[in-house]
Amino acid sequence: MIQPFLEHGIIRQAIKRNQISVSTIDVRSFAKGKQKVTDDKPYGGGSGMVMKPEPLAGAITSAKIKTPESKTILLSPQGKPFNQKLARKLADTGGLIFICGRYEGVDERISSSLIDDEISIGDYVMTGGELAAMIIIDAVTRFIPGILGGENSAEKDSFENGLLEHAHFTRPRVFEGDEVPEVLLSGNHGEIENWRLESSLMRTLMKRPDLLKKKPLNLSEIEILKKWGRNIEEILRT
Ligand code: 4FV
Repeated sequence: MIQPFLEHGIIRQAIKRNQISVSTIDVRSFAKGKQKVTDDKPYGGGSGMVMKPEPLAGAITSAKIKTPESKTILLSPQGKPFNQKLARKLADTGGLIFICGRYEGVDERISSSLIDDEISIGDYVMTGGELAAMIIIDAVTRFIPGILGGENSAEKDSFENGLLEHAHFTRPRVFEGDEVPEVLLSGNHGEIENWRLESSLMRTLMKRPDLLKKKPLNLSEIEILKKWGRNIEEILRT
């Protein structure tokens, strides 16, 4: 599952430029016996299978030997929610070892002894942790200096300033009768910046008011929200 992900776009470029390296370890190669069993029935009964601790411990230990400075992360629905802030934090580590579970999950004794962190990409259950690992690799890689190329940086991303990103437009100037906002063609960077801030605030207010409620607002943001509040009150008065 992982290989194709490494052969496209920014991830492929980052690997080619040795800005990141991604390797995979097959847990089965650490399983004993000719059957190379990596999972077994759950103690206490119940449906599904659980990943056995021994093959996992062997695989994790071999990864830690290769990159001792790495943080070991178990992907699971029980983990802390993954978000942009956590992505930035993970980008400042010396390396990451991802444990991708399958079946019902991994034996709990792995979590308590060999795992530095447990992360969830969302409150839903997948068939395996591989997709979660790829999502985190993708979001973290964007923070590595020089990855996004040119003046493009993760600084201007959604969530960076606690707001959703402003609306984006490109050619043609008119699409199906819909024109690009005039200010964006004005070349007046001050006005463009202000338009973009209002666009971010409005989109966040409409789509993710929860983000606005937990974000410390700066003066210009407060001014804009108050202006909208006054307009709404005036509308309600008439
Ligand atoms: C998951 C998540 C997730 C649980 C059982 C793999 C599955 C299976 N991982 N965020 N949500 N994992 O659903 O990270 O082993």
